[in-house]
Amino acid sequence: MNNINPKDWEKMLLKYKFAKIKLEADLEILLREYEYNNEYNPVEHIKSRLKSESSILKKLEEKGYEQNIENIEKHIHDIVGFRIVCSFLSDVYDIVSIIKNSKTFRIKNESDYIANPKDTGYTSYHLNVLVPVQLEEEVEYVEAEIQIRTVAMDFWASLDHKLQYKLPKEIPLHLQRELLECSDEIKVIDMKMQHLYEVVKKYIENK
Ligand code: 0O2
Repeated sequence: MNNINPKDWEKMLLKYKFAKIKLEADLEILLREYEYNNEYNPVEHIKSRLKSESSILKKLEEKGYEQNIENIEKHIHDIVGFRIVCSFLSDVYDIVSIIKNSKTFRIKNESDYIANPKDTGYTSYHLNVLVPVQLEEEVEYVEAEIQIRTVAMDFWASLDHKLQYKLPKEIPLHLQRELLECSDEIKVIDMKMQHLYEVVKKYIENK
């Protein structure tokens, strides 16, 4: 199904596997230290995955590129994917700052789909980082995508994802509209929760 030399494919995937291991460890350290310094853990849960061979090739085909290692490395930005789900809106931006201020990674690209949601209603903060991976002969910077979002945004995105896979082709227009409405409602809930969080925080500080 794939006409790339199996040895080259394996070598490429190994590099991304190393990047995933490295990023997992570095994020754990950064977030644990933040928790220690602030006596607060902003993270609800973290998920990570390596994109499957078939998904990599499907995405490459959808983007219209020929199947080769060079095109994969250049055009597929989420072979290593992390999702950090947090409680409140402010947690999302705090985590973005923690990662951006870290000297460990290079930031390749960032998209604030919370300030600028996608047309579908999708919201999340995306950071594409370059993870330094020590190989035998050199350090290589390997790309990974980190999606940072609240529990509410995650709820919307996972249901939307399920619908996209369940429906045969395009999501019908009326469903797209309803999904957009749900996304707006979720935005309001996130803002209300943020307000509650700040009220409780002030209350505790003044006690
Ligand atoms: P999967 O199955 O989650 O991996 P790119 O697609 O990365 O080449 P783009 O469009 O600039 O280019 O990437 P973007 O928008 O930074 O990230 C795309 C990823 O965001 C998707 O990956 C999804 O994970 C998520 N995403 C974007 N839009 C939507 C949406 O409308 N609904 C949901 N549920 N998720 C979305 P994949 O590979 O498309 O899918």
